[in-house]
Amino acid sequence: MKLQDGFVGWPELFAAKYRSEGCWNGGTLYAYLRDSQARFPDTTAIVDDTVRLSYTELLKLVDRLAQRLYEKGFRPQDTVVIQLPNCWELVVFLFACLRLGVVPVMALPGHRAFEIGYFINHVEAKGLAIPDTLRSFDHLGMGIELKGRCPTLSTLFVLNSGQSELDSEATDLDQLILAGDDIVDRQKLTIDLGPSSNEIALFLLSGGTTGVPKLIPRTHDDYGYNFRISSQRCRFSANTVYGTFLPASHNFPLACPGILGTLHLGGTVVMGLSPEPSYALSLIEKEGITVTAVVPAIAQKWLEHFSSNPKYDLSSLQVLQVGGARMAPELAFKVGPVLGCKLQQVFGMAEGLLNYTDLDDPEETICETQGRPMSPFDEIRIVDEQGAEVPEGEMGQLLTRGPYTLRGYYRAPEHNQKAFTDDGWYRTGDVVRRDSSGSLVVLGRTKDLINRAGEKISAEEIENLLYRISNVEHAAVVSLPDAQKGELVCAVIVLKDKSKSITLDSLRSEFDRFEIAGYKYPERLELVDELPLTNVGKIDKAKLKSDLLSSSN
Ligand code: OOB
Repeated sequence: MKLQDGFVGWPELFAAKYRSEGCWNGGTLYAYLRDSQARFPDTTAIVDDTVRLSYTELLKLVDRLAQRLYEKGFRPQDTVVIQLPNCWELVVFLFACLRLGVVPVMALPGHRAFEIGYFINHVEAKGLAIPDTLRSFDHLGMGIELKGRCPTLSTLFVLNSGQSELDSEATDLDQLILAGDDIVDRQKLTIDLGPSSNEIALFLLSGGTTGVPKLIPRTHDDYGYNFRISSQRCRFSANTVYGTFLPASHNFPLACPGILGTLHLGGTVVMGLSPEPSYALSLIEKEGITVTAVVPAIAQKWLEHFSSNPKYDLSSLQVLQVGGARMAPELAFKVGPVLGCKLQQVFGMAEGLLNYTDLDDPEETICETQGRPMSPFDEIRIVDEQGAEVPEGEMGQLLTRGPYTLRGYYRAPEHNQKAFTDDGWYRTGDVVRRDSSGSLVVLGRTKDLINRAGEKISAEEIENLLYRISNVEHAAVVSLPDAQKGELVCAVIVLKDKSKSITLDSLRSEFDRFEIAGYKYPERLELVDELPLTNVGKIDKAKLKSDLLSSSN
C-alpha cells in the first residue's frame, strides 16, 4: 500500500484558506533546521549527557544520516518506528527522516512488543530505531523478535550503550551517523528526494479510546504551524534554553513549542534523561534552562523536592509549562512562589488543538483555566449530547477543527466515523466550559480512557486483554483517583470459577505475556459478583466507579 492510502487530508476549500492565510507556508520541517543553521551556525543546538552540537554540526550529521539511510535503501514515503530515549541521536534520526521524506512513527520508550509490533504492521515500517537496553528492558531482544514476525521490518537501528556486542541483525546507530567524514551532496538529496510540505511528516500516537492505539498523521505544513505559532505564544526566542524531561516523542515536548519550536528560532535544546527531581533540577541549574514542560504529577514532585532541598539555583528558569492532565489549582498557585518562575498551563492533544494560558494573564486565569486556543483559525464548539451548542459558559463536549487538527486517524475508517462529525469536526472527548475571559476549563471527559500522570490508557484495550485471562468472565476497567498520579488503572473482574481467585500480583504477572507498556498494567483489582448495567445493557462505568469510591470510603 502507498503511504497516502488511508490518509484523510483537509478538504481543498480549507487547505486553500490555510495556505492563503499563511498558516501553511509550504516549507518542510527539515527546512526550518536548515534555515536556523544559516542564521545561527555556531550556536549550540543540542545538549545531552554526552554531547554538545552546534547547528552546523547537527545539520551535518542529519545530512550524513539521510544519505546513509538512502544508501541502505530507505526512500521517500517509507516508514520507520522511532523508539529512542531523550538523546541527540533521536533528534538527528528524526531530522534525517524528515529530510528524506521517510516517515517516522514517534513511539514512546515505555512501549513494548505489543504496541511497537502494531505500529510496524499498521504503517508497514521498514526500520525500527531502539536503544539496546533501557531501564533494564531488553529493547534489542524485542527488536529481533519483531523482525522475525513483522514481514516489512528489515533494519534495526540500535543505540549501543557499549554494554554488549551488537547482534549481527542490528545496525549501530552511532556508527552509522558518525563513521567516516564523507561530504554529503546536500543539493542532490534536497532536489531529488525532499518531501513536499503537504505530505505526512510523522505519525504521533493517540491516547486512544479503542482496542488498538491510533496513529495521527501530521503533515509538514500543519506541524510546522503547530510549533511556529506555539513558539510565538510562548515567547520562545534565540535565547531560549529548552529542557526536555518528558519523552521527546510526545507532542508536548516535541512541538508545543518544545524541541522543534526551539530549534526553529536558534535556541538550545537540552535533552534530559528523566524528570527525576534531583537530576532534573540540577540540569536546569547546570545548563541554565529557561523553560521546560512537565505533567502535573512531575510538577508536584519538583515542588515537593525543591521545598525540602532548596539548594538548586533555578534563577534561569522563567517558565514552567504544565499540561497533559488536569492540574489542581492548589498546585498551580504554588508554582510561582516555590520555583520563582511563571506557570503556563497547556491543554493539548496529539490530534492537534493546543490551548495555552498567556504568560501575562491574571494569576486566576493561569491557575484556574487551561488557556485559549493557540490560533485564530482554531474553530471551537462546545456541545451537548445531541450535538447542539450549549449556552455560553456552560459545560459540554469540545469539538474542534483547524489548520493543525487532523481530519482522520490513519487507516482507521470505522473509528473515524465516530471520532469526527460529518463536517470534519474532531470530537475531543473532553468536557469543558468557556469562562468569561474566553479561556477553557477542562472539567472531565466522555472518552473512556485513564489519564495516569499524563499517560493515556484506553480502557477498552485493557479490557480486551483481561478477557484473554482464562478465569475472567466479565471485566471492566475504570480510573480511580490517586494523589500522586491523578488516576490509576483499576480492573474490575467477575470470575468464572470463584474458587480460583486472582490477586493483583497474579493478574500483573499474567499481563507480562501480553508484552504491553508497563504503565498500562492494572494497579488496583476489584473482584465483584456482577457488573452494573445501564438500561441498554452496557456496563455502567459511572455507577461502577461511584460504587467503588463509596465502598472504599
Ligand atoms: C497531551 O496530548 P495527548 O494526546 O497525550 O492527550 C490529550 C488529552 C486531552 O484530550 C485531554 O483529555 C488531556 O489529554 N489533557 C488535559 C490537559 N492536557 C491534555 N486534561 C486536562 N488539563 C490539561 N492541561 O496531553 C498534550 C499534547 C500537547 C500539549 C500538551 C498536552
